[in-house]
Amino acid sequence: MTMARALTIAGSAAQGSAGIQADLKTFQERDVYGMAAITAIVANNPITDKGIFIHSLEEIEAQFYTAIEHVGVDAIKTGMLFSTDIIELVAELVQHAPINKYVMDPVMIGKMGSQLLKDEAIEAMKQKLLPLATIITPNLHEAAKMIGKSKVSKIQEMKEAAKQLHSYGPAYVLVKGGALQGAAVDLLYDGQQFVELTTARVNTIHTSGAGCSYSAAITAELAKGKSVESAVRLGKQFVTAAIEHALSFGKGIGSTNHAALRNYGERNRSVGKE
Ligand code: PXL
Repeated sequence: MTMARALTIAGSAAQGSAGIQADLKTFQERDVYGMAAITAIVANNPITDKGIFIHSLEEIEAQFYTAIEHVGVDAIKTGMLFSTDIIELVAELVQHAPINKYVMDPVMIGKMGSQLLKDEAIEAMKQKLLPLATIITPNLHEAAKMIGKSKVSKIQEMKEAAKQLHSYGPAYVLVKGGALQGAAVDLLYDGQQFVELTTARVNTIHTSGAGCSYSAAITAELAKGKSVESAVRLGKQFVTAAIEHALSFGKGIGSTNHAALRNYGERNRSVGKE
């Protein structure tokens, strides 16, 4: 037997909701064989502040080649990359990997406030990674940071941000408007057309891992051969269910529920409508 394969290059989120943990749970839920090259260990949040530990370039590269030489890969996703050095290494690795599906999630700040990318590394992210990406998946804050604006908060501003980000070279830009007032509107742009994906806003604070899981689901669907637009629609459906059935473990911000779509199906019928 064989299976579609996806590799995530990202940080370990020790509490289990985001980062590598979210990616691998999501890959499994989408029937994709998951592999991971860990860039850092994130063990800081408002409840337990133990710090962030960055892996060496050698450690990251060793994991990458172990995965792609031993198993092979159909799609790659990147999440927390932290520094210019790591971004430059990852750009080299992605460029030389035998794939043409690369999902770049420009992770900057965790839901619990951790700084997961140095400010000075944003430029390298734009220059080195955006041109390689099949799709980038910034939220409103990340989109604003990458285009040097103080904020992106309206649909029109999302469209302008998508256009500008597209000019850096990714084939598709998905600007995620989950932080907008009212509905959760995401905009997919391919350089020509906008597709608007809208779901009702879910009222919960337990959304740690939502961004990671959304882009991991997109990666998994691309690995299986879906088109970018269907991968995004399926990703949105997956993450919406995960947020609707979010998990609270009693302290602080809880986790998106990666098993939600499997266990409870799709509740929000507006998913996928334009
Ligand atoms: O949700 C963003 C995120 C990404 N990657 C890692 C994280 C977090 C948030 O906590 O820890 C490793």
